[in-house]
Amino acid sequence: MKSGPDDLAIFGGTPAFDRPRYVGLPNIGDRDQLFALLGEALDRRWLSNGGPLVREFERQVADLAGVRHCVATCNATAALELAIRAAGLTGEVIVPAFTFPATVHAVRWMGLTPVLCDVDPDSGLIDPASAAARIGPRTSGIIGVHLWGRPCPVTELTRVARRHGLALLFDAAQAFGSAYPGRPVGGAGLAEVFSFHATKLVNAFEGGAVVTDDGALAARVRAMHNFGIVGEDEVALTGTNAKMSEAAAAMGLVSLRGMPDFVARNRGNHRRYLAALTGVPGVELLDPDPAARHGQHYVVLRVDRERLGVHRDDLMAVLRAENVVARRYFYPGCHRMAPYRSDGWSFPHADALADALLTLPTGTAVEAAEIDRIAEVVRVVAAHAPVVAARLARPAEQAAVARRSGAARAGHQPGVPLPVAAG
Ligand code: T4K
Repeated sequence: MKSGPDDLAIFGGTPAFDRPRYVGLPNIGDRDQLFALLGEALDRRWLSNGGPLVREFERQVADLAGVRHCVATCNATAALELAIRAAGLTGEVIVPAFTFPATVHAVRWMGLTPVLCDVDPDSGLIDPASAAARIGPRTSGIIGVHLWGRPCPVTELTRVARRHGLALLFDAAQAFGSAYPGRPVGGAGLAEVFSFHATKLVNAFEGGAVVTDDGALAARVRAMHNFGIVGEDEVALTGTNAKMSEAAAAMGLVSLRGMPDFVARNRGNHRRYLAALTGVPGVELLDPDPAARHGQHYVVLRVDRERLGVHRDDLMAVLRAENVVARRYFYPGCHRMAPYRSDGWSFPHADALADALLTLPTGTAVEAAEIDRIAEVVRVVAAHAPVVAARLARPAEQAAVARRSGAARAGHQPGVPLPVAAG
């Protein structure tokens, strides 16, 4: 039990956890089912190229998304690229600045120009007015992003796209299993793209999918994801190799079966965080609605530095010393990342969110008692904010440099696991 600053690991106390508790710890479904499906695939000696497990995974994903067509892929980034190409986008494509870089990369990787826009200051979702303001003569499409599983403003974006004759796609990488009012996420725009990466609600180790009601678009995506092949000895389109393997589909199928349990666990975790953090000044869950129409797969804290008395980065440093590897998704915003920096960009809402949000661990690997321990650390920081801030104080300039460079105070580089703290 921690009660004062000296109990915090960053000041020499014993870490709350003896091994890292990551954001994105994968949900693992029934192992016996997985090994059985893998065994069947091995027995069949059919391991890729549209095997029966991939076909079944596509059928189930299409059903759950309420769409006619699903093409499973090796990941969502490739699926975005395929959707962009199959939709015939050209010139400029509008994408929100505040998203995982894959959304913007996919546009650039296809040889097009991503034009960034700002997001809503409260939800972090693409702002249709900001998107509309970026439309120019070369704009061919808009990609909305359903961040943290929460559907972005589809109706308004559809109106904007129709008025200007633009194609509309959705990056639903984080939103498989989410719903718009009255229907599942999947059928909006020309196509939507899901991710089944290990860190997602439903995972296929790595995986993605393009879903759509447009049969012709689906046929193009299907051909393109398999070298443009449409029949033996017949290549109809320029293609790539973005196929899902049978092993990935086996994991995906098992994960789909586990999904109701995963969602229930996430909802329980979310309620636990909410109860434990309610009343802590300057800290609030971004999406406190326990009845939200999504899988609650992301616990995102908004840290108000003035009210908490401690900057988000310092709170993250404190948590990381406790072995809670909180993440600053989506710091610093795509407009501040090296490939997209440009003097013209100014996105105050994306900047404010990138400076204030902190994502905490959830999922089936996280127990209620662990959430209580994480919340306890946050409460100690809040209760002793002036002392914590003073003991962590560093010259303002050094802090600014650290933030600009993206270096977390604890020295963590994205993709590099943190060393386990001694304790
Ligand atoms: N669009 C959006 C809006 C997205 O969020 C994403 C992906 C995409 C498009 C592209 O989808 P994919 O092409 O990946 O299908 C991670 C994921 O790799 C990425 O899929 C995800 N979004 C993003 C939000 O998170 P990083 O750069 O944060 O990865 P990394 O290596 O830092 O690991 C993430 C966390 O998960 C860490 O806390 C460690 C933990 N982890 C990870 C893996 C792989 C585990 O505990 N176990 C694991 O097996 O991108």
